[in-house]
Amino acid sequence: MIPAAPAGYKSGFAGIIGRPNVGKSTLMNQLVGQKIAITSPVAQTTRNRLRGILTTEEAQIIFVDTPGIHKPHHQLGKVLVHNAQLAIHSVDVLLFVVDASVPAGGGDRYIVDLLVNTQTPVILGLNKSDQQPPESQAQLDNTYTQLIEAKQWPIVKFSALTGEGVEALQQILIQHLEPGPYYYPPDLVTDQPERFIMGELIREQILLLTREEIPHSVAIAIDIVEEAPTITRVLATINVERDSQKGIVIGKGGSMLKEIGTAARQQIQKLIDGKVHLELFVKVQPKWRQSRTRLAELGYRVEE
Ligand SMILES: Nc1nc2c(ncn2[C@@H]2O[C@H](COP(=O)(O)OP(=O)(O)OP(=O)(O)O)[C@@H](O)[C@H]2O)c(=O)[nH]1
Ligand SMILES: [Mg+2]
Repeated sequence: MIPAAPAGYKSGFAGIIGRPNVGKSTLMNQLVGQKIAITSPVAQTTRNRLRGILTTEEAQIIFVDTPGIHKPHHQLGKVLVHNAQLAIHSVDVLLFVVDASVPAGGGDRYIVDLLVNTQTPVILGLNKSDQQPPESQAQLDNTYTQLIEAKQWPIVKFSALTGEGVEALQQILIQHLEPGPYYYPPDLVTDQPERFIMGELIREQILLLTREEIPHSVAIAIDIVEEAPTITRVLATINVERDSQKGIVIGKGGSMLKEIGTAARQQIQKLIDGKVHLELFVKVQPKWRQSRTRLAELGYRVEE
């Protein structure tokens, strides 16, 4: 049961969009105060539209984290970008996040062009303020002001990593919302089931621990979650595309798989706040990124 919101309460959906790696997921975690989205230095970390819910005394904001928008090179990329673009038209306000520690580039320009015809209000978010060298701050910021030119988008600067400026961002977002109900129970922070986040936490460790072509070729399936009184047993399959990748993920004498498993288990324990026994299997699924059926089986569906 969702309780009725107090009189004058505001609520709505805020889409977080931007090119890959600018810090969209880090920002969503910071806003909701909990790690629900995985983050990594590898571009195209986020693959699903993921909702994060922030409930305060005056408003409930549902953040929609999206995959980074880029020029797709395979079927998976196409599905990701399609789903990210859907967010543009289905939210009340858009937060267009950029990496202000580097000058604006073609990837940002591409997104500004996508937003030309949208009726949804847009806020430009200059992220990674902590990483701007003090002497070139103004210069860097300028490249973004020029990028959006005559558009009257409010500009907010913050660091998703340290949290600096995020409170001010939250206030501006609330100003853009209309009066409305609780869409989710006030104590919920995400719309995703625990199983999904477990798979993501395993994928995050693979992104962080393996290199080269592995990160993009991997998909996780959670096969079994068995809750016993003192421990939760989780069985998961790591799908890769080639035998050579299977070899890398397993590592010498199983060392890499062990490292992935240990780190992921610690993250999953934090998530469920209890002891976890994690068993990982590695399976070769040739060309899963090219096949619509395989993509759907692994949870990457074209949304409508
Ligand atoms: N210094 C600094 N690093 C940040 C900040 N925000 C994010 N990062 C780092 O930038 C990298 C990418 O962050 P993500 O949150 O995964 O970026 P994303 O936009 O969700 O990326 P995709 O899901 O691939 O589109 C990670 O290594 C983060 O730790 C910030 O404010 N300051
Ligand atoms: Mg992300």
